Amino acid sequence: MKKTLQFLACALMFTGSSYAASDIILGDFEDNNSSFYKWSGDNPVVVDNPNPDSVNSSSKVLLYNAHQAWGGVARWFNNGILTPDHIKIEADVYIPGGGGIQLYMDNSPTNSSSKFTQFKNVTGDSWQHVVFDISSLTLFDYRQIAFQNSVDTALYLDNIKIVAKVVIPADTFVVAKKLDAPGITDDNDYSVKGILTWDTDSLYLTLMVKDDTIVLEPGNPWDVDNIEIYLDMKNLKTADCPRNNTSWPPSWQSNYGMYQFRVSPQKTWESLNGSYSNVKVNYRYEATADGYNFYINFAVKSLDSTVNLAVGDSIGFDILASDDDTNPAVRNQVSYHSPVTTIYRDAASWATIVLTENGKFVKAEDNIAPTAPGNVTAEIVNTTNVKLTWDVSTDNIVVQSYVIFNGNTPIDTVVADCSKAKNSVTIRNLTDGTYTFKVKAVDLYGNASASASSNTVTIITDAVAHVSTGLSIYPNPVADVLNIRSSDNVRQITLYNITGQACRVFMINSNNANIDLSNLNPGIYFIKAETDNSNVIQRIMKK
Ligand SMILES: [Ca+2]
Ligand SMILES: [Ca+2]
Ligand SMILES: [Ca+2]
Ligand SMILES: [Ca+2]
Repeated sequence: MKKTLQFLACALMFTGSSYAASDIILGDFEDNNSSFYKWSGDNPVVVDNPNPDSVNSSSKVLLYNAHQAWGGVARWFNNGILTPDHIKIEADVYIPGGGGIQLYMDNSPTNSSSKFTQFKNVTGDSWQHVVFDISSLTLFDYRQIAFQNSVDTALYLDNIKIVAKVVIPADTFVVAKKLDAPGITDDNDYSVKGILTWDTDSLYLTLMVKDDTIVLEPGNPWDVDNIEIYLDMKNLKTADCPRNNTSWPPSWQSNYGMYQFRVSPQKTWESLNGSYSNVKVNYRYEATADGYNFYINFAVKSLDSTVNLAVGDSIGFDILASDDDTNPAVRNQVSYHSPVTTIYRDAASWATIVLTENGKFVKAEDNIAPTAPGNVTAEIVNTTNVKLTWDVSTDNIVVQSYVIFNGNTPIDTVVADCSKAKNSVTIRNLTDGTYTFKVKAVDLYGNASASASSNTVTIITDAVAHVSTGLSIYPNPVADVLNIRSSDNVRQITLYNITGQACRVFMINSNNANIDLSNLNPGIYFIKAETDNSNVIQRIMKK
């Protein structure tokens, strides 16, 4: 079989920051040239139009005589030339006596067993305009595109064209938020641009990658060159609280219209764990001079049957792109929006995009701060640690984290746990003193709430370092009388409640004491005993 190599690079080229698929002319033959080859019979030749009419009045057409039914003329494209935006193949066909014509495509490098055929009846003795619908294609890298005549007659073809749907040039977005990318030196080393367009049927995602070295193995597919695509079709973000999911796969994997997909250069489509068999995806990989492109169509209804895309709708969307240039794998990661490398555990960290006219979108920005946390409560848990709890804040999009302050000094950041009505943190290794803590809620865009203050707690640790073995405090738990027995003089006993407030002071000046606590409310208390030689603190429970 003769392979006619012809590169129609212009059909796939991106200019500036916008992109639209182009129609591709496979032959109008006016220059007397044809790149078609035969399957059988006579070589196809360019001839004068034998029957000019209103459908095709042009001068030159292609003539093919197979001398058998189902012979074919074909063209070959080493890399395939279709894109997801190509929806029709049209031709003017003239079959003296009538018959039928079949579009036949095969020889995909990514799925060599896949064929695509479509048959159309052709009325005889006049030019017929035939339209093949290829909008349902599942592959775009077919290398052979052929036309077969179902009957053993002459077949005349002209104006053969691959038709692209009208695509309003979309703005590119960049995937450039560095998460963990120590090795990315410049845009030629690694950079990712994307185009996302939509209509009521599909999301159309093009990813354009510059990468100077493609590394596919060894290693896990997420550790070598790959790109992960995250979709949250209803923009739920916190459905089933995926963000803190520690199991794999995450519980949202097959629920809620929330997805993680992965594509790898030079490879066919990967859907993680094979669990997305319901999802209809058209996919094509294309090598370029300085990297590679992916063309991906998602059928919207297969992602979530309840979603009807329309202007104004919000979708959770993000990209995590990884560059590995060395062996063993060193992963350099950039995202579209998410600030966390654990993007797969945190759907709330994905960008919110809002669909706009003409298949475009805008990334939602957020200037609205979360509400302040409520009921911030500090509770002493032992002589050095305090547990802080608060009622969770709300946000117009999502609360990302809580910043904890000791006074006005930030001391910790806690990832928001959307599964709980109260969040908490334990503050450890406090030294002696009186503390008031503050908590601020921060959203995904860095907007911080007003701070909310805790109650004040007093930490008394000094006894810990000088515990006297000669002192015992019992019984514990205590119902009424607490006994103090010491080898040296006990000057004073102080009783603290759980928040660190001193609630009773007993002057002792003796080695032994019996303290009546019968009218004390049940709960946790701290007893501080000051002797001539040391201070001792002990947690007791009042029954
Ligand atoms: Ca012509
Ligand atoms: Ca690279
Ligand atoms: Ca690479
Ligand atoms: Ca907000």
